[in-house]
Order: sequence, then structure tokens, then C-alpha cells
Amino acid sequence: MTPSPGNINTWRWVAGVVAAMVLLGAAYTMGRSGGGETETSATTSVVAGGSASTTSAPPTTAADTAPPTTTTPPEACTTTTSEVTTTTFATTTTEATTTTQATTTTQPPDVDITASGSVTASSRRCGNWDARFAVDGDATTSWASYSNSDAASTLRWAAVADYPIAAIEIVSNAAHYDSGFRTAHGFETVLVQVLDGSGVSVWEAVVGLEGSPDPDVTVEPDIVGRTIVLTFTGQENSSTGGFAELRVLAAG
Ligand SMILES: [Ca+2]
Repeated sequence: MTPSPGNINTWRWVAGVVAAMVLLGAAYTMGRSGGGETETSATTSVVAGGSASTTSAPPTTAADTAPPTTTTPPEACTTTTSEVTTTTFATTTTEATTTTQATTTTQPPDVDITASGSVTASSRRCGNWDARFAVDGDATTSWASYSNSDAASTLRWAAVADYPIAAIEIVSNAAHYDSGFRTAHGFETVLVQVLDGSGVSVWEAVVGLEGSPDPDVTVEPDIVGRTIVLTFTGQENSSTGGFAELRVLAAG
């Protein structure tokens, strides 16, 4: 049988309906199987005149949804420190610095050379009054002249070699053992001379012997000599006069 045009249209309509149903079924199946993803578009508002970029928020993770962590507050510090430091400084510094600078230029002492010479006198009184009593080291004995009061009396000390004559001392009769000879038995002046080896005077001095007893005399020729001559004038007694000791000192 030949289909009529009316039947043909009917069949076309039915076929279209069936096709549509098939497509709908297929589409439903795809949606159920998860083959499609649902996209969520973020809404972006663009203000007129401006620009904006959109960054999708990262997917939420489990950590982001973890409950808040409970933090234990720190404990109070109860540390007790007991440090008693006792430092005793008992430093005693005693500085007893004594600096003694006694710079003394000590010259050697003079040397008594009286015994190195021999003595002679222009005259002598009888008894224990000769010239050696003027160099015996005893102030209680004396040499005494035997002469007129207006004459000069001499006593000579002579060595056999030259000496650096540092000092010459003359000791009076003040300590004589005979108290009657201690006064009024001296002289008024004495000339002290130092002679060299040839007998020439190289040093001399006149010393006054005022008073009675006579004063002790010290002269310091500080010269080299060999002989010493003492010349006394102004005898206090009419017939005699003298002195106790002659000391000759040489430089050390
Ligand atoms: Ca004497």
C-alpha cells in the first residue's frame, strides 16, 4: 500500500517526537552520571570608570574548617633566686718608702804626723821643760823657754820628708799640772811658718795670743812642707814662757 501524504506527515511528526524524547533521555542520563560540572561564576561588579580583576577563592580545605586550637596560657614564673654575694676587700697596702739620700762627700780624715818630726827650741828652762814636752801628747806638760821677755823664742818641728800640711794646732798651758804655770807664762803673738825642703818659707801667719792662759790656736796651711817654725814674741813672764802641745796634721 502506498502511504498517503497525510500519513507521511504523521509519521514525520511521530519520528520527531521520538527523536526529541531520545535526546531528552540522553541529556538526563548525562546529568545523572555527573559527567558535567557545575560552574559557579563569581559575580563581578565593575564600577564605571574602573577595572577589576577577579580571583576565585581557593577551595576550602579541611584545615580551614578545623576547630580553633585551644592554647594553654604560659605558666607564671615562680623561680626564686637567692644569691647572696658577699665580697670583702680587705686590701691593706702599706707603703713605707723611705728614701734616704745622704750624699756626703767624706774626705779622709787628717793624719797626725807630729811624731814624724823632731823638735828643737831656741832655749829651754831647766827641769822637765825641754822641747819634747811640746810633742809628748800630754796637755799637762809644756816646753818652756829661758829667755828675756823682750826676746823672741822659737820652736822648730822638722820632718825628713815633705808632707801635705793640713793643719797646725798649738795648745796652751791651761791644763798644765803646775797650776802656777797655767797663766802668765805664755806669749802675745806667734808667727807660724811652713818651710819647704830647702828651708824656704812657703806659708806663714801671725796669730795673736791675747789673754792668759793663751788661747789654743789652729791654722790650716794646706800646703806641702817639711818644716814648721813657731816664733813667739811678747813673753808674759820675765824669764820664761811656753805652751803644752804642738800637733801637725797632714791631709789624708
Ligand atoms: Ca805637753
